[in-house]
Amino acid sequence: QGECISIHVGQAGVQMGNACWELYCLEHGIQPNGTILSDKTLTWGSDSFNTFFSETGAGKRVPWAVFVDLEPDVIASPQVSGLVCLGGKRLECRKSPAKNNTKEGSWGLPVLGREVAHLVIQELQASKTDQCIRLQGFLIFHSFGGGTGSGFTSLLMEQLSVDYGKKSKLEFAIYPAPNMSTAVVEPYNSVLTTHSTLEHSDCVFLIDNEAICDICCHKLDIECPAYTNLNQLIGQIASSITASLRFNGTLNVDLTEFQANLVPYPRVHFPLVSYSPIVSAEKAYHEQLSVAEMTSACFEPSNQMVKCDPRHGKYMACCMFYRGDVVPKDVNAAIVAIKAKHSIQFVDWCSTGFKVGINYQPPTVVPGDDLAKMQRAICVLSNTTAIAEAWARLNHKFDLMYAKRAFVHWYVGEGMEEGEFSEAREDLAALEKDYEELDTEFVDIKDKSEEY
Ligand SMILES: Nc1nc2c(ncn2[C@@H]2O[C@H](COP(=O)(O)OP(=O)(O)OP(=O)(O)O)[C@@H](O)[C@H]2O)c(=O)[nH]1
Ligand SMILES: [Mg+2]
Repeated sequence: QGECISIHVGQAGVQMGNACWELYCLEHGIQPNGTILSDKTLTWGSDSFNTFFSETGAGKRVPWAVFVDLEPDVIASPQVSGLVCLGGKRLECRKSPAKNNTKEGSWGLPVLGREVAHLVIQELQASKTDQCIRLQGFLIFHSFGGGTGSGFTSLLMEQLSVDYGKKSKLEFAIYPAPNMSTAVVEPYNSVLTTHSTLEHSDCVFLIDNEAICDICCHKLDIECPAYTNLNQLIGQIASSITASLRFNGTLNVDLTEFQANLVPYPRVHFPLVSYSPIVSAEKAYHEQLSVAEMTSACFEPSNQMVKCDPRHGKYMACCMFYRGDVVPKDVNAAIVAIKAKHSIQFVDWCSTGFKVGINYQPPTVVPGDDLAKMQRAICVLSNTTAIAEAWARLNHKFDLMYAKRAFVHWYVGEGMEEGEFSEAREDLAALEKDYEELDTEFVDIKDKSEEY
């Protein structure tokens, strides 16, 4: 399998990156100095971590990762010092002097320019992609709402398409939550970045901060979840999704194969992510979930990373990533039970739907994490039309502000044209429409068949 390079953009991207890489390192027995624990080498001969870590001459492992942010503080936080040792490359990007006086930081406007995108690509080429034997693709972590997370990611995605053509680009994107939002303009940034990355991105895993915040409150009993709490959960999800790339398993799905299943139409590439079990360390003793129980939990809205109701939508695909102590017989039984219990409706042209992967390597937790260490876990990615609810909510918020042209002058002041706003918004209306058509398709076909 080929290498996957992770690019962590902006505060959310970088902080998610910290959580992910700390976990990946534990899973592969890679110590902060980059060496591998010897017992891991013996017991886990099945690792294929070269997809995520390069090997230096001295036998040390270095993440295939780049961290980009305006604020060096975020990158230099003590939390990540371990990674600095590992050699994960961190780029510190300074604002251009002309922009130093404006308040763009606090407004969350997109300010990092194209020069920086070139710089990142240069850096990628110099230290990363040139060494890759068979580059498989990129994983881009960022927020929709942040200026850097939205604006810079858009530029970077465009540039990656230019320089790396058809290599896969998958995103982990934070969808803004009203209660956690740091800037009023987040709906603008989200719509603008979704529009400008839509044709460059192959697949986007949306993570709604409100949804994971609720999960932390209700399932993990965290009264007032902080970003570190949210990011732990995101780390587990990223780990589950990428486990098949980092470990050899019975069913190894590489990025392209996986995409092929999930994305029937290029634009409809936002699978709903759900995860189970989500149990706090204190409760774990009582609650080791069976394969059937945890599979069923993934079809409950309370285990979803985006707030929407799949019972009101249609599925186009459903990929189930199991890890740990799981046998195919139990998986098959669990799927039969799901079909019987939950109303899961597939679009007409896709009736079989469930694709299963099992990785025998059990989940790991970072010591001190909220989540319990479990013997097994499941992450489900389903391409369902229900996720259009999230777009509708976002578009509505955009409209409320844009009707009054609120804050638009700040963007214009940064060199953006007002036309980009309406263009982006129209594209998102079209995206909603794409989902709507998939949703009603079944009815159309049924109507036709009744004619015969
Ligand atoms: N889940 C999660 N969300 C975060 C984190 N940090 C920020 N966010 C969310 O991301 C959005 C703000 O974007 P940031 O990533 O902080 O902004 P940025 O990309 O650094 O861009 P600037 O505006 O230039 O600072 C808000 O919706 C925050 O709630 C994090 O560590 N984890
Ligand atoms: Mg920031």
